Amino acid sequence: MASFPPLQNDRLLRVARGETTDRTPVWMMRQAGRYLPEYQEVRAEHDFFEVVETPELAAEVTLQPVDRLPVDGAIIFSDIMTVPQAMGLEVTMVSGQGPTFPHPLETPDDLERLVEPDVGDALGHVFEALTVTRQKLEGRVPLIGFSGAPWTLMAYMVEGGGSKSYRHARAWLHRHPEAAKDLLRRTTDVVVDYLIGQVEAGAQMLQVFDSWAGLHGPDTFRAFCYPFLDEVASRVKSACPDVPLVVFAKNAHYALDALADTDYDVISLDWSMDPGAARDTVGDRAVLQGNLDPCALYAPPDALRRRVQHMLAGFGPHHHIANLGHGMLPDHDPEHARVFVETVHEQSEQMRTV
Ligand code: 1CP
Repeated sequence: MASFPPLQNDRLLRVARGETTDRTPVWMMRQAGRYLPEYQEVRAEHDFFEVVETPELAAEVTLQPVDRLPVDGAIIFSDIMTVPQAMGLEVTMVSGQGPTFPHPLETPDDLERLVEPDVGDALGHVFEALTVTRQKLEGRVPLIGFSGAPWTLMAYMVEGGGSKSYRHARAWLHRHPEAAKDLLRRTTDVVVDYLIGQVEAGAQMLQVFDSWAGLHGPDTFRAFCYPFLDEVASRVKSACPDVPLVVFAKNAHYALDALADTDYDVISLDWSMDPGAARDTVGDRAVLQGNLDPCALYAPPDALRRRVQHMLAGFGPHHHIANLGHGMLPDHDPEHARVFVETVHEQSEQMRTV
């Protein structure tokens, strides 16, 4: 493994490992992205996947929010669609529409189109981007790697892009349950290798995004979502025992108790969940991350500060990583992101002194 500059601010990693710190660490999902004018400038010159696939550009965009805001972590600029691409599916980024698959998986026969990639070959550009970014961070904050979870990746591979109900993907679970499990198993193998490769390349914490976990009911969650999420954590943890693992299973309220029994160290909550109730369910089995409603960032600064204070009080001073309940939105004001981050720091320090 390459050698990297020593870490100066390790609060994020310490809290993720269950330690206590002088203040609550904070970062934002989608902190690198369209709400930043400096990101828009890069995108005016380069296609989305060109940025993802060019390590110097990916590093530049990853550092933009860290240069601008006092966040306690940097998340590598990439997308969850790198895994379906590595498995042989074409994905393009359509402006105003998001990721689009010209040839999604329509029937189980289409699984024959998938390849079993060597992640070092297929996703080496992401590993290189992590290594370059970790060097350029100069130890300011830890670098977070990520992957989509098997179910969320399957949802896109079958649906062909974003959708309100993901009815094609959900229909597969009922029409073709064995083929669905085959696809999920194959995706799990790639996700595991991908995450372990990210750690070898320089990632210091990993987040698994199951953004569409909430499309399930408890039964299909147990059969098609949870086992693969669980397996990703146990296999990655046994290969990289010191690297904190975070899971974000959006809207999967019924899953909280079960997720606390996996090898994920941190459970990221969306904004619909009550911090105190989540803490009661999870107890000391996991650290919690989240969960300010991204739309609270549209509030005037004073109202935003009150929302942040309320959120911090709900989680309490320890075993909490502050974040949004989902990603930054394209028309967010970067100065409101600053209010969010600075208020977390100020208020969480104060909470420890009273
Ligand atoms: O034109 C652009 O610039 C595209 C906007 C954009 C950006 C900035 C997309 C398209 N992806 C990204 C980057 C991205 N995606 C990051 C970067 C690091 C950071 O957080 O700063 C990350 C972590 C993701 C992860 C991702 N991509 C998820 C999981 C998190 C979530 O938001 O739920 C998902 C579901 C995607 C798919 C995706 N990529 C892009 C869009 C618009 C979408 C959502 C499509 C949809 O379902 O409607």
